[in-house]
Amino acid sequence: MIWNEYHECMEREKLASLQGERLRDMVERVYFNVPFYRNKLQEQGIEPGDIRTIDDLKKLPFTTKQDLRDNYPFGLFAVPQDSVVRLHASSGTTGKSTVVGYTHNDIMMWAEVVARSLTMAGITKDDIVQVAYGYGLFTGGLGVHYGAEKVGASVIPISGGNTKKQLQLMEDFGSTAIACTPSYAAFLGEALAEEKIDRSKIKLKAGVFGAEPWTEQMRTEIQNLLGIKAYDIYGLSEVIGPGVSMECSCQSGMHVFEDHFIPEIIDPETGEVLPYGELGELVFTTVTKEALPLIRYRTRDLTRLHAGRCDCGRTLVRMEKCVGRSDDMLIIRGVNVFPSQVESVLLEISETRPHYLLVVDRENNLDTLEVQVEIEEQFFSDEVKELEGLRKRIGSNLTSMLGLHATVRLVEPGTIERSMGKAQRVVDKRKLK
Ligand code: DLL
Repeated sequence: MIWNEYHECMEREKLASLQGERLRDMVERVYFNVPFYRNKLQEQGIEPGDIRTIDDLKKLPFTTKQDLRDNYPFGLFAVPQDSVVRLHASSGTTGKSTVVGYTHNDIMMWAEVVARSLTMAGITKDDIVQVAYGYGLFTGGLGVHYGAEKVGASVIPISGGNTKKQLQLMEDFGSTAIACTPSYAAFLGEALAEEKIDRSKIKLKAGVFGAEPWTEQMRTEIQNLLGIKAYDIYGLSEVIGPGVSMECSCQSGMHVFEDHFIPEIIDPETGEVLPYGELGELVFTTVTKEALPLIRYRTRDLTRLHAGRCDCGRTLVRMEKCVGRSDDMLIIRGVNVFPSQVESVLLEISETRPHYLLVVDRENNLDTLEVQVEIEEQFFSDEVKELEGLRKRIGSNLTSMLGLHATVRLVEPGTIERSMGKAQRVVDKRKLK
């Protein structure tokens, strides 16, 4: 099923002309309503009339998270306060949070893109959707909520955490779909096994997971634990929240809703636009958003875009699973390491559980990496020799993936702190020194 066939399966030429029209209109709006953008465009000698088609996009300057911080809280809003009906914020690891605003039309557009996303996961008005993303300043809970209501599903706004209650309602209400972070889904799956709930009473068939990077190996773990099909949903508060892109049932990349958000991949060093298929930083221009339109916003997420009609019939470009964020990349003894690379190695091994932590430190001026991973209870009763063998096997797989030696620590189930939202996979002690 396709929620909005007209926009999701548009001829590329027609789409480009729609994007051009919307871009032109958006540039004019920000030029006259956002002093920050007017100054920025004037500095580059650009006037609204210079932007006529989608090919003119590359003439426009980038916007960064720092620009949002410098204009905290509402400095980049393009509408008066009385048109803003909702505020969300995402807290960064450093400094002030990033504040985003929505008009009534923005909320409607957001519900539309989430409705398209949920439809891709096969969710219809007959479904019961358990929304276990956090409700609050985080966009996950309310974002998915409005989309699920638009689809006509019955929504359970349970929010994140309270795992026992999640399982109880899943059983009693007969939830058929769940939306939460992949790390929380893995935790729920384990809790389900531990609670010894009658699996025949669990009706779940689909999961809509995002808000953090996760690998194909993690997908397999979650699908097995929960007995569902797991879908990847992507988004960020600055662009709208969840629903910027989503996987269809072909699961060959996430379709970007390009009639609202225009994606580009750039070389993060030079800012040069890269062709489809190349790995780089994802950049979005929001062409329909009213309260906080953003021109060429640098997400810091690293991925690739692919063109071409999908087997599902959609013509929208697809983005690959994110490798991670450029700011999540660790540099350990000069080697670039993404937590997602470590995840893919760990979860290839059947004895491990989907809970791990990277501890980076510095000893005698040399960086060290320790990888802690939980293993199934039964292996702890095995002989020391076998455990040692497992530890070595993980260690050598990590070395060949990363090109770097890592110390592996096998820990008992339940040792690594669980997250109800975005998982914290790294402790970098070098920063504390
Ligand atoms: O995480 C919005 C969201 C909520 C998306 C629920 C999906 C589901 P922020 O808190 O602003 O917004 O964080 C955005 O999270 O730039 C990515 O680095 C990361 N991210 C989001 N979805 C994915 C995903 C929400 N599917 C940041 N895969 C983004 C990998 C993701 N990373």
